[in-house]
Formats: sequence, C-alpha cells, structure tokens
Amino acid sequence: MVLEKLGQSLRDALKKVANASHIDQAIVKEVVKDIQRAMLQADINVKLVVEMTKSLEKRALTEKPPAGMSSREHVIKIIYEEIVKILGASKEIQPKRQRIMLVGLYGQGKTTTAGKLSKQLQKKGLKLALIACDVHRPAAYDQLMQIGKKLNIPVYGDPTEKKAIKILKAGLKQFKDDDVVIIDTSGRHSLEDSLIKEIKELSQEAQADERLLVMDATIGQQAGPQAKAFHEAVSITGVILTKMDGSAKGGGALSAVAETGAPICYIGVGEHLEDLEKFDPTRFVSSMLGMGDLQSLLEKAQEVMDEDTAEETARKMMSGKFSLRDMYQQMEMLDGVGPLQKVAQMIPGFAGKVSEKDMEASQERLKKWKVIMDSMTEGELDDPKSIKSSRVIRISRGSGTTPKDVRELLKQYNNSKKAIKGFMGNRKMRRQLMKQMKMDEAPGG
Ligand SMILES: Nc1nc2c(ncn2[C@@H]2O[C@H](COP(=O)(O)OP(=O)(O)OP(=O)(O)O)[C@@H](O)[C@H]2O)c(=O)[nH]1
Ligand SMILES: [Mg+2]
Repeated sequence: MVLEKLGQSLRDALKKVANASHIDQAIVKEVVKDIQRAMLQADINVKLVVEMTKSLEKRALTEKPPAGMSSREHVIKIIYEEIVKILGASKEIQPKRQRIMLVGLYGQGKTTTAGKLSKQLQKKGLKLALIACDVHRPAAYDQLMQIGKKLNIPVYGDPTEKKAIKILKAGLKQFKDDDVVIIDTSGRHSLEDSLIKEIKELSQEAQADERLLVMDATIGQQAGPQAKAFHEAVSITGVILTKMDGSAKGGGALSAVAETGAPICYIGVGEHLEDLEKFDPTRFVSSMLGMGDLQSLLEKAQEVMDEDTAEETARKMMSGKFSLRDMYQQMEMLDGVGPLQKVAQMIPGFAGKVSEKDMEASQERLKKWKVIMDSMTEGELDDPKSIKSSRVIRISRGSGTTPKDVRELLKQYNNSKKAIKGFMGNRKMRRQLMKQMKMDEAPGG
C-alpha cells in the first residue's frame, strides 16, 4: 500500500536509531539519508527536504544531549522536532466577519467540514450562512440543507442550476449581512481541468478570506500533487485534515503542507458536527511516527543494558585500563539490570566462568564483593596491586567479611585483567565482543 508510506518510512528510520548499538556519525548520516529518501518519495518539495535534512544532520552531529538523555534519545528528539518544524504552527480560523471557501476532491469531507466549521464559529457568537455550490452531485444540496437545519443556519442553493458561479453570486447577495459565509464546492474523482476551472472562477467571484483545502488523512502520496494543483488554482490559506479518527496517521499532510506552505487548521475526528479539533502539530507528529512504540523500544533497549556504561567499560578493557573500580561499576550495573547471565557474557573475566546454575550464588558473591569494595580506599580501587596482606585484613574487618573473601575478590580481579589482556591480543575475540554488545542491545536478540 502506498498510503501511509511516508509515516512508515520515517518510523523505520527512527527504529534504526533506537536499535543501533551505538550512535555515531555513520548511523546519523545513514538515518538522515533514509529520511531524505522517504520524504522525496512522498513528493515533498526537494528544497524543503534538503533544508530539513541538512539542519537535522547538523544538529544530530553537533548538539550535545541534555543531562539525563542518551545520545540515542537525543537524536530521535531532534528528528521529531525537525519534522514538527516542517508542519509549522497550526492556525485557527479567527472568529470575525469573513468568507470561507472549501475546496477538495470528491468525498474528502468538504460538506461535513462546512457544517463543523459553522458550528464552531456559531458558538463564538457569529451569524453564519452556507452556500451550496456543488452542482455535480445531485444529493449535495440536500446534504447541506440538512446540516443547516440542524444548526439553524440559512443555506442558499438551487438544485436546478448547473452553473456554480450563478449560485454563488445569488448566495452572496442574499447573505451580504451575515458575518461568516461558508461556500461548499463540488469535488471530482481526480484532478480535472473542469474542476480547476470551476473553483478558480468561484474563488475570483467570492474573494474569500480563507480558501481551505479539505483533505482526507488516508490520502497518502497523492496529497502532494493534489495540494499543489489546488494551491495553484486558488492559493490555499489553510488545510483541514479529515478522518483522523480512523487508523490513518496522516503522513500525507506533511506533503500537503510542504507543497502549499499553508498551515493545517483543524482535523476532523468523526462524522458528527462537533468532531472538529484544533490541529496540534506535536501530537500529530507523535502519532505519525508512532512515538508510543518508539518510547517502549527505547525503554527496552535501556532495560537490557546501560549502553553507555557498558561501552565505556569495554573501551577501558581494550585500552588495558581496567581498574577494580571499573569492575565495581560493572557489578553495580549487573545488580541493577537483571538478566545477569546475558550481561556477564560481555565481561571477559566472567564469560564461561559463570554457569547458568551458579547464577544465583554468583549474584550473592557479587553483593559481597560490592560490600568489600565499599571498604576500600579510592587509591586501592584504582590500583589493586597496592593491596598487601595488612590491608586485606583491614578491608575484611571494615566490610564484615573474611580475608579469604577479600583475596577471592582480588583473585577474580586479576583473572579478569589477565583474561582481558589475552583477549585484547586476540582480534577475533575483540570483534566478537563488539558483536555481542550489539546483540545484547537488541531486546530478545
Ligand atoms: N470518520 C469520519 N468521517 C468523515 C469525516 N469527515 C467527513 N466524513 C465522512 O466522509 C464522507 C464524505 O464527506 P463529505 O463531507 O460528503 O465529503 P465532500 O468532500 O463534501 O464530498 P463531495 O461533496 O462528494 O465531493 C461522509 O460520509 C462523511 O460523514 C471525519 O472527520 N471522520
Ligand atoms: Mg460535498
């Protein structure tokens, strides 16, 4: 399905960020390219896409994440903000004396929206009137009459007249004292010259303050070309996105806005006259990008492992600067993040040594070691070699353990260090560690 392809592609790009083992220049560039491709495929204006992706890349590569936010979340936040920026601010129709003309293809929701908009403006104390300029669909006049009746708003129309312009002229005359006149026009199955000619003529006659494009949210890819054609014909001042109550995420709206430069004013969220909501760009992009899914994805990634700490430890291991303090940090992390085995596999000193059935005992032992390390001085943590017999006794006393426990910990540290040394001299194993980090990063992977 072509529909919603843009939203899907953007969601995929974000997932790539969420699933990446590490956020670096390469992944940022790759994702920026993905987004660029997705937007170009959605017929979004090339200049706009280039500008947006340039700014996106620059920000993602140079801006530092605020405290408490991972680089992964930060990049996702920037992507999200840049897309919101394209949509721009929303615009509400001002409650004042004016003429509003609704245009759009067949069945997009023009007539229904004329009623919804009337109701909103009526509530603000304005005198409304409707003109039925749809001369193509026989039932169009009745449909608008019914809406008018419900709202107690006068409707002008003439089901026998075939020329929309004549209806418009007569209607405008009749409603010259009303505050807001809303003009409903006819649609077509597709963009046709006859439609363009008709709405151009109507627009010239009506001199409407607002020329609103009514568009079904499920429209997807055709949104761009369609919006462009209507914009060229009557110079669109705003977009109303209908049927947002369905499953559609309205990805096409991006194209429409990009094409016309006109803001989205409202969204239709149902068939009833009160189902019109102010457009909220932030909420809209969240739903289009599936931020809910994304959020849980990010949370899952964090659950598996505190990635930054793991990476830092791995880097220290590789540079041979693995202190007791690092081992301590690693343990703290293990304690906090659960599935011990999964994480333990990443630590060369533990890999293989910690068997599945020993797992619980190991966890106990880790707890004890942590207590022991708490009794060590900073210097001892940085340089465990400095811990001689007398210090071992002091530490064991301080931690309420035995000298044997302390020695066991030191032995474990030495083993880890040795293992790391051997491991670092082994390219194949080093690559495997990196791979493992990636694997452990992906939930269930
Ligand atoms: N669920 C839902 N249905 C809507 C919404 N807006 C319009 N519709 C329905 O979409 C159908 C077409 O709406 P109309 O208002 O007749 O569309 P139109 O653009 O005037 O159509 P033509 O006059 O035939 O070109 C109707 O069944 C409406 O009830 C909306 O926001 N949500
Ligand atoms: Mg209609």
